[in-house]
Amino acid sequence: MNEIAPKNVAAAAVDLDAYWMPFSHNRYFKRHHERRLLASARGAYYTTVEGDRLFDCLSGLWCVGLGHGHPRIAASLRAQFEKMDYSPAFQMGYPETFRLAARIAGMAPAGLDHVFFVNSGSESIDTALKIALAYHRVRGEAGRIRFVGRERGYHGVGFGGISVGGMVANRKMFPAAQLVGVDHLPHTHNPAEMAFSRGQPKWGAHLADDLARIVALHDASTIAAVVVEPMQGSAGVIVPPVGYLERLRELCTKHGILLVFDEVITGFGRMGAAFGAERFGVVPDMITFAKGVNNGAVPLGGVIVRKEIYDAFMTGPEHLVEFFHGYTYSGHPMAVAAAHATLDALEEEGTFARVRSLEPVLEDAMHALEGEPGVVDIRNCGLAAAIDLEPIAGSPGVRALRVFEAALREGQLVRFTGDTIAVGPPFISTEQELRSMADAIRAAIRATR
Ligand code: PXG
Ligand code: PLP
Repeated sequence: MNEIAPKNVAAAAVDLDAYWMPFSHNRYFKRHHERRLLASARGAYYTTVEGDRLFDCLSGLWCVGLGHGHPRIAASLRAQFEKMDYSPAFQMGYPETFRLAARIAGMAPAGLDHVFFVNSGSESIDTALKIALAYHRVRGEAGRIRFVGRERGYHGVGFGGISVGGMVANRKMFPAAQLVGVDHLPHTHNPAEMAFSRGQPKWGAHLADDLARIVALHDASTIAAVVVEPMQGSAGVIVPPVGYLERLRELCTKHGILLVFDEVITGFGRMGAAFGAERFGVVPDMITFAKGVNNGAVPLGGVIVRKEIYDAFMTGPEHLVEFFHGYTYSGHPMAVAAAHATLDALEEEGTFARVRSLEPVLEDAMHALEGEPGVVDIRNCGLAAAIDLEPIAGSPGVRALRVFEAALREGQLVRFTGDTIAVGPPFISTEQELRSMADAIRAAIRATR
């Protein structure tokens, strides 16, 4: 039936009006949705409602590393739904959720060995902030109420996440609704010092010393935690300078401040390792995760914490709740089933090693775009890369939008934000697919010069 339907029939049949799309230009989309309504997906490709195939350059929104419709995940979800669709998470338990917590703890750096489950990256950050405040309080350091985030950081859209986050557009509407007592470290992207760096820039470790200034200003006894993405994803793949995360770790340890790595993008393979912490060789006190933990199949996130943090809560009468926090869908059986299947697949398919072997291919392919019209920077790390484009004078964001649209015509679904094009291709990509992706982006850039 679909085969004989005229092109665009599916799109034409859908009233786009009622849906208020998240983080989207609703009015523009609803007028210009050609090749932007997705009908189905398999492996590294989407099919649009018009029947065009698009290479999934960002693995969905950084979450579908193993590709779409993975047979192992599909089978696991079917079986789980038949066995048990939902189970209450409060005062009751499902063994598979406990087993998943142990598996995830086993993948995390030594010492981080307890897992709290949530349903998104945003919830994972808000949960980590609450754990930090409550941890200090139960230890008798209730004065540690401040947080330190970073400019251009993205920690989701909860009130906690936008408070420690550093995206002005996400913050400016809500000045009175943000946490009080948040400072921001400077971001580490300085094109004059590091444009077209491959992997970690050499310059910039000293920017971590701004934490010492913040400590001197407020006193360490008022600061609960520092929250950073090991690699800033949403801001456009801003890679930590050599020595930077190490310096943050030293300062946090010295001053009794918890270091939280937001690994919502960097966790579960994107960096060619289980976590960015492993890739960069720096161990935080908490790791937040989501997205790739179950290949984006069912919403799931979580916070991994050090034993000392968990243990600090385990005091008082045993029959009392230790931490008044949790979600209806914390550790949802369907999400848990998808996660087990994902972790099985990551292991069996040798995915982290594959990502490490693809990293130089992506790096070469993307950096080959240096010198194309309007390309002012290219960055990469793991299986992630971004290109900054010179904005059109007076019309910021239009350049990248045009490149995005031209790339769609080339059969590539890239991510654009501001005047940055980002890619985080599926781990199952072939070397040829990565090269074709970069070639198509080159064609799109030339077509829109
Ligand atoms: N922390 C980090 C580091 C993230 O990247 C979140 C928290 C929030 O997760 P949820 O599940 O609440 O969306 C994120 C999400 C992009 C893009 O294009 C990035 C995200 C989401 C959507 C698009 O870079 N990151
Ligand atoms: N309106 C919105 C916002 C939709 O998402 C859809 C379909 O998904 C429709 C209308 C049309 O619904 P249907 O095609 O099932 O009649």
